[in-house]
Amino acid sequence: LKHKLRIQYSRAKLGHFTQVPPHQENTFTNNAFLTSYLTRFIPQEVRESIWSDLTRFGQRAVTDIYSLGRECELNQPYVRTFDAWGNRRDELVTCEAWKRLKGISAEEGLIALAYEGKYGEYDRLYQMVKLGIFSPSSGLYSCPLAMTDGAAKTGMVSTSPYLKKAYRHLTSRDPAEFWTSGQWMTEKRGGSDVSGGTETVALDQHDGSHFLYGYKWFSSATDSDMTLTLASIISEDQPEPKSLGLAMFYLETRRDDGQLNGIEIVKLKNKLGTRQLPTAELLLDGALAYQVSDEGRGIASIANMLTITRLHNSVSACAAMRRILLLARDYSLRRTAFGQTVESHVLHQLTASRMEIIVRGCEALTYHCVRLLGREEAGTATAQESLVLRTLTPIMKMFTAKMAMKVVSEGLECFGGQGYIEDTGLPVILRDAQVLPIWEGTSNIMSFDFLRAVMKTNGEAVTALYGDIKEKTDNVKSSKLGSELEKSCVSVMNALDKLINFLQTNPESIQPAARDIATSVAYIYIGALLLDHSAWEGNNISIEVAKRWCDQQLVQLTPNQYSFNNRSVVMEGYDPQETY
Ligand code: UCC
Ligand code: FAD
Repeated sequence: LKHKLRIQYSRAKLGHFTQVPPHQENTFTNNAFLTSYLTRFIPQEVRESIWSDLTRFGQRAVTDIYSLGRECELNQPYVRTFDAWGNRRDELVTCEAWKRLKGISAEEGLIALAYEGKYGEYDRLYQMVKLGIFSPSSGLYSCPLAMTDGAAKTGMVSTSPYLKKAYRHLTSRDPAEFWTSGQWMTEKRGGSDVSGGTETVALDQHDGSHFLYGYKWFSSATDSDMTLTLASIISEDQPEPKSLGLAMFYLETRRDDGQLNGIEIVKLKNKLGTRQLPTAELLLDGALAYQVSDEGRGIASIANMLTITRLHNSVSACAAMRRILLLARDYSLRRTAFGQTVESHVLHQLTASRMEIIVRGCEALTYHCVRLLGREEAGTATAQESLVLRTLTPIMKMFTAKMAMKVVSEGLECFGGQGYIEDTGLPVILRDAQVLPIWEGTSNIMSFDFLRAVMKTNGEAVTALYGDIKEKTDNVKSSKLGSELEKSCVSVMNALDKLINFLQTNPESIQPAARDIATSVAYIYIGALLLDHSAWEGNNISIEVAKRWCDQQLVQLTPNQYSFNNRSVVMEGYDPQETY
């Protein structure tokens, strides 16, 4: 018997059990909330035309595109600075999959769709839904596409012949013609305070062109064909930058002979995540560029780009959350613990349902903003809708990015230890999500951008937002589900009144409270959106989702903290030896 047992247990049963991995299902058709949302907001004739494309693409995103994206993670870009003979080359080497993703982006119309005018105000929604399908599989190719879209929008509204030419390339469906764009704003002194941090100068050539000299500290999509960037103008007569401020410039990254246009790739950044993406430090050493905004209007002009890229950020945040949820949901059916599948444990069900509700809230906010942008671009938006879009954009960017960190982290935990293992392809989702609150403006900067939009309109934006939320909750109250949802509608309106009362009575606290204010607006507005959607959809699940959202603390203000010397809490016990 002893001998038999030794044989039976030899090699510790290495080969008998293997865990079935999570299956990647069609990202589009498996998203119940988004498909319901689109059914509601896109007219049937448009839906009939686009649905099969989205369904096909949803499948592609978990098959060939996923493989290409994974290859980008495994074969990261690098720079060959010198050749064997000591000649400076600055050759950026990207893998074949990265290049193929550029072609696919053109063929699938991932930028073009928004500009072709085929479906009017629904063009933007169609494009962003497709980008959301692409994003979590794209090996971060979604990043250059965001900046490309921002540049295309800037080109669309500009009269500059340079930007008009670029626009044709940026919106092309032909891979041979398609261009991507960078957005070089950040310098060493600061990426938040761009006006205060930009040292790049543009030497006037007096022939309509300038040579740029400066150091761009973070430049993603270093392989882009063109970029929009900022600099102060100087000339022989005016060798120091004038106080007028920055102008926006257009430059093509390569000359006609294929050489870099006065640009040196000093190094690629060694990053926590987004490693698929070539983010570089660039020295501009006489880069030929063309001025495409008035002097002093650089920030205001590049802001056209920011609205679009911040939307992309939120679409990607939602897509990352949705991806991990779909995977976790599938895995919970395949994994057993304590004699039951994970999905059948009631505590797991509650944990996962909380994640689902956050994702629905973020999707509701993001695709609402996308819809408003589509209406604005098609000329069908009301003045109130445009104001709401301007004020919600930074809130959406801030909130969805923060929620992505929370949900993706929880999502990894749903896989237990496997969520921490690189070969599963799961940890990259968390590493890549961590950039979402940082780039395109940090959370504090987004909170101030909300305040900027409010101040700039002398409170008109607040009136628009108030009217919008009130209209939504009033409609819900007078709907068939009015009595069922009444309490939640009251919670939303009470929260809104409390927030507005705080803004009116505590002007001195608005700076330190900016983040809490922005977060409160997100909770309140999403509450109104989910109620509005549940009144339309009318099923138990959407009602539960909306009610639970509104049951939370919607106002996130902490008034007793705003006047305290918070610096003293942070600095206690710290005695720096150096003077800064
Ligand atoms: O991070 C980057 C690329 C990452 C890769 C892309 C990924 C996309 C997602 C992909 C997903 C996978 S590019 C770098 C991004 N950098 C930023 O976002 C900068 C963050 N800092 C800010 O946003 C600051 O708030 C600044 C730079 C705008 C503050 O500058 P100023 O000079 O202090 O701003 P002012 O003076 O308040 O505003 C100047 C003008 C004003 O217009 P006028 O003069 O007409 O009143 C503002 O109203 O700019 C206008 N403006 C805006 N307009 C400022 N912000 C906005 C805005 N958001 N929308 C419209
Ligand atoms: P800082 O401005 O130094 O901020 C440091 C901290 O101070 C932050 O927490 C910020 O919120 C806080 N802070 C600043 N001002 C205030 C204030 N007034 N009140 C309260 N808090 C404040 N940039 C580009 O231009 N092009 C790119 O392609 C690009 N790609 C990037 C890729 C990656 C992977 C990363 C990580 C960054 C990239 N960036 C790019 C730069 C990015 O946009 C900036 O890092 C970001 O905007 C923050 O700027 P900063 O790093 O200078 O931080």
